[in-house]
Parts: sequence; C-alpha cells; structure tokens
Amino acid sequence: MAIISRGFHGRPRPAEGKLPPGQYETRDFPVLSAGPTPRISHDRWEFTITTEGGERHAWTWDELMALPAERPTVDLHCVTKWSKFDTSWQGVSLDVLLEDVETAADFALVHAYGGYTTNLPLEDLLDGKAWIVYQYDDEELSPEHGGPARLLVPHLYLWKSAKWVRGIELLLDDEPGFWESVGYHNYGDPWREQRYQGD
Ligand SMILES: Nc1nc2c(c(=O)[nH]1)N[C@H]1C(S)=C(S)[C@@H](COP(=O)(O)O)O[C@H]1N2
Ligand SMILES: [Mo]
Repeated sequence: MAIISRGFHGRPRPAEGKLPPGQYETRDFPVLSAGPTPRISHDRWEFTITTEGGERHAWTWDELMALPAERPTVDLHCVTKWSKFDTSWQGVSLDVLLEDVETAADFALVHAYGGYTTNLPLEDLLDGKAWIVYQYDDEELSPEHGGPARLLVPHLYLWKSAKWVRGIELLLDDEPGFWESVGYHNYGDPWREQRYQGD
C-alpha cells in the first residue's frame, strides 16, 4: 500500500491550474532585455499618456509616488517558456492613470526609455489588469528588471510588460510594437499559447 502519494518526493509540483500550456515553473527571475539597460534618474523620469487627438497627460516621479498604490501578487509567463508564480509588486493601477483621460481609442502602444515598444488593446490595461510598478518584493525595482518603473500586465506574455516605461500612446488603429512586428503574436495570451503570429 502506498502511504506516500505519488509526487510527494522530489520537486514540489506547481499548484493545479497555475501553469499555462507549454510553460515550466522557475524560482529564478531571469533578465530578458533586447538592448542595454537604460539608467533614468527620478529627476528626469516622466510618464506620459497621449490621446489620439494629441492631448498629453504627464506625471513626474513625485506625482506618481503621490498616487494611491496597490500591491498586486501575480504569476508571470514569459514566451521563452518560464513562468514565475506569486511575484509581489507595488505600483499604480492604470485605472487611476487613465481616469481623467478622454479617449475614443481602442489600442495602446507602450513606449519605453531605450526605444522598446509593445502594443495591446486599451481594455487590457483597464479594470485592475495592469499597473505601473516601481517596487518588486518590497524593494525598489532594479534597473535590470525595468526600474525606475515598468508596465506590469501579467495576464499577457511578459514581453507586453515594458520595462523602463516612458509612456502610452492611445490609438484608433492598432500598431505593432517591437516583437509584434517581427513575428510574435499580436495579443499574446499565455492560456491560448499565442506565442507567434498564426498561433
Ligand atoms: N523596455 C523593454 N521592456 C521589455 C523587454 C525589453 O527588451 N525592453 N523585454 C520583454 C521581455 S521579452 C520579457 S520576457 C520581459 C522580461 O522581464 P525581466 O527581465 O524583468 O524578467 O520584459 C519585457 N519588457
Ligand atoms: Mo520574453
């Protein structure tokens, strides 16, 4: 008779239902950047949202810090197949930043210091699904992981979570970002395994 259930020994298995298809769990926090790590001081840092009509909303670092913060704990899924569970962050919900922005746009193109871009539907930034985060694990977000601040959109593959985020451009027509324009899936839902165009 088996007293100890199968899987008791060895590596703990990921909690049921947390691992999207084709992914494996890692405890590390790999760094993936397409170019050099930009260094932006808090003094020079600025975050902007521009509408399709050219209206510009801007926040300095101090203004961002003065906004109500949230502490999301979320799972991350990278298209290179690692997933990291229960990561904890602090930042401002995009709902707060978009509150006073009048727009008819359906799409967002996210811009980062250093030139990286990524696109997603505007609705994927709303309703508690996305944050501008500046702390990871109760510490200031390191430059390698996107500090001073990065976008966090955990329900999409992690390439959508632009590090060193600088602004969001609201658009009536969708425009592909950096990876999306070279064959990555336009939307990137890990649960539907939308890694590349045609998936
Ligand atoms: N600005 C910028 N943001 C970026 C990237 C990048 O190259 N530049 N890489 C993306 C990719 S492909 C991934 S998997 C994650 C990696 O985040 P990490 O380095 O904190 O693990 O950042 C995303 N955001
Ligand atoms: Mo990635």
